[in-house]
Amino acid sequence: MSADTERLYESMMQSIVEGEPEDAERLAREALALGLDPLEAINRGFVRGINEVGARFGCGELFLPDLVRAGAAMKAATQILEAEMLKRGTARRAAGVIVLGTVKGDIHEIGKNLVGTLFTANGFRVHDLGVDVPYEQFAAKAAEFGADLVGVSALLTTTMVGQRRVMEALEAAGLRGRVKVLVGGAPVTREWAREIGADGYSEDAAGAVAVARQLLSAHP
Ligand code: B1M
Repeated sequence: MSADTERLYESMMQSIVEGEPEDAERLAREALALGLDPLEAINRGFVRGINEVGARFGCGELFLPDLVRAGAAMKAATQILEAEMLKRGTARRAAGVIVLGTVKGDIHEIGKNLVGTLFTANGFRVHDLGVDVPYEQFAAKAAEFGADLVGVSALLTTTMVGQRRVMEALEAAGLRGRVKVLVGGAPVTREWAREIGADGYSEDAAGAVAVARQLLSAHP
């Protein structure tokens, strides 16, 4: 990586730590103008910033308004880079139908949006239900859209238990036989996924696509 690219990634990180949406947006455009890979810019620049903010919030060094500003800056940058990812993901045969959302009680959307973008860019048809999605709605929408896979994101230790409730809602709706379930989000682990009987887990967005492909290729 050139020194200029390294400096750009540093500035991206800084724009999130300082909670500056305009700077973040400008830097995202700069990355595209330089021909950098959008996902790499997110991961090597902006995500480092949001992780830094998360860690400093966690130890009481930053406060909720800082978290809100950082979240807004992160969203401004990822929206620009995600639009480019979608443009690059050429239209191809639908790889599967996915219903995706952040579980009830949880309004974290940045990671879930990134997962949705990568699915779309890789040829999946994505129905994004948004954030704070009631458990039963995952099941209702999976039935309505004939989903192959339901993706449930959770960023809080208090809401990840809702992933189990989504499993139960799918079971109650008689959908578990034909719909695979993928779970993810910062506090979620492979062990947790296994414990609640989910079919797949991924720690990041690129991995989520790979796991979904695997699950759906083994799908009857
Ligand atoms: Co919140 N928050 N937050 N927050 N926030 C965390 C999660 C926290 C770890 C911060 C901390 O304390 N260090 C902490 C949770 C602690 C815990 O549960 N143990 C926390 C807290 C406490 C809270 C509030 C309770 C704060 C308060 O009000 N006192 C509150 C809760 C609100 C609610 O949801 N009910 C809250 C609010 C917010 C904001 C709204 C201000 C904002 C979100 C803005 C938005 O989304 N529009 C926010 C932010 C920004 C964060 C941190 C700093 C960053 C999250 C993020 O966007 N990461 C976060 C700390 C952290 O995670 N470092 C924190 C970047 C994103 C690309 O990564 O979301 O992890 P991530 O997604 C990844 C993977 O996890 C994975 O792929 C993604 C891309 O690689 N993945 C999946 C995600 N979903 C997946 C689904 C899959 C597969 C993979 O399959 C379906």
